[in-house]
Amino acid sequence: MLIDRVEVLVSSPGRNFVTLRVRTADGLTGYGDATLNGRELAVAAYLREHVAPLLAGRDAHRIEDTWQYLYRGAYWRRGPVTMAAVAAVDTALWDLKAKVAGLPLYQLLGGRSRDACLVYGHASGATLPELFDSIRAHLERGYRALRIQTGLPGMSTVYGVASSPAGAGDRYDYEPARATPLPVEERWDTRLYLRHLPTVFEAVRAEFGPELPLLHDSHHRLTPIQAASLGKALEPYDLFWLEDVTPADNQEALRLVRRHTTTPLAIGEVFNTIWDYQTLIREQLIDYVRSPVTHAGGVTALRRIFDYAAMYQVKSGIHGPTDISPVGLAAALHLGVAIHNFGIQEYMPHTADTDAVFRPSYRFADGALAPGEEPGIGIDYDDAAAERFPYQAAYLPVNRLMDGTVHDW
Ligand code: GCO
Ligand code: MG
Repeated sequence: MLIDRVEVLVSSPGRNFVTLRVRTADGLTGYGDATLNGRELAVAAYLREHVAPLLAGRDAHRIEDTWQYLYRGAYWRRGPVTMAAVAAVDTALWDLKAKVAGLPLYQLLGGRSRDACLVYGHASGATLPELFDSIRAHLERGYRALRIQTGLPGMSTVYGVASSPAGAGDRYDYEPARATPLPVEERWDTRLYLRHLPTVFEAVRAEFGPELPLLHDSHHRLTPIQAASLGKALEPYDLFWLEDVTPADNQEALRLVRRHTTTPLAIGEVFNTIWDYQTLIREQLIDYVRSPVTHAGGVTALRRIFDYAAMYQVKSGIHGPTDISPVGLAAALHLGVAIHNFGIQEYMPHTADTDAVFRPSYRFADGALAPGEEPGIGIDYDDAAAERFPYQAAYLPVNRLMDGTVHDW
């Protein structure tokens, strides 16, 4: 099965996506997601200029060899651009192999361990009444686990709060990347957040009871001791997880957090290799691995991270915002139904325009997503639809503390 053509497809049906299409000499196509929000064209150029020329004529069946060839062969290792490019090739080759086998990808990964992947949806509101409306709207749509984000009193914008949360139908319209000439600048008050958040969870538990799994994302904004204190303050509300409490570039920082709280911790959406998890997993400093297929080197590499995590009873919690394309989400679902240590899958539905371009075959029902049953990962890219949505430069916001100091976004 020789690779004949490699195409880098850039389209913006509601937001920018970079997709790799690998064609074989006998006319089969495989897809991979290479979207890196706010830095999309860096990956597109890496693929076009440095990877595509290496692939023509290679045997598409040699997935592991191709992964090592691109990873070790570049000499310069790791990093989000490189690993998103490697991921796209790897995913496209798995898609092709499954198509040749005539099987949905999860069958090649060991078959089903479960019927579908339980997902968490995104409930948010600037105020408590808005948040409650959003929670109710999600429960009516069948969600069985919810991430909770709210505004802070007196602050106009806060990370993770949708502009019209309850009325959004199937669509969650929180979209941080904006097509402005410079990144939008937001403000952040850590002490206000630390005081306010426990009162939100207290109110949500009082209204919706003890059963519903609740999650929260601190988006890298706290120091280790602030993170420890938040984890402790949230213990009475029994969170499913607290995410990205502190930047984990220094993995050892999590030791301090862990010493102080039993609130489960999820980390890793900005990581890109297994090495970023080495200390976190070996010392059992986290409970959930957040990497997506798209940014962690593909199905091959993420499977390896999950197998390593399984030895320490750490589970999957794959990143699934709308900046992971339907290709990345489809691949995640095949992995999610196959692995033993599945935890939960993040789900933020794509727009109708996005789905019209990618035509994914996964289905949402009863709070869970199931991968499609046709051969491959279940993506049928529509070139004509994609052409209607040209690339538009967009930036993620930049965050500043109240005194103007640049802070983690
Ligand atoms: C999440 C994430 C996202 C990121 C986004 C940045 O948990 O879903 O934190 O919302 O902010 O992926 O591009
Ligand atoms: Mg997050």
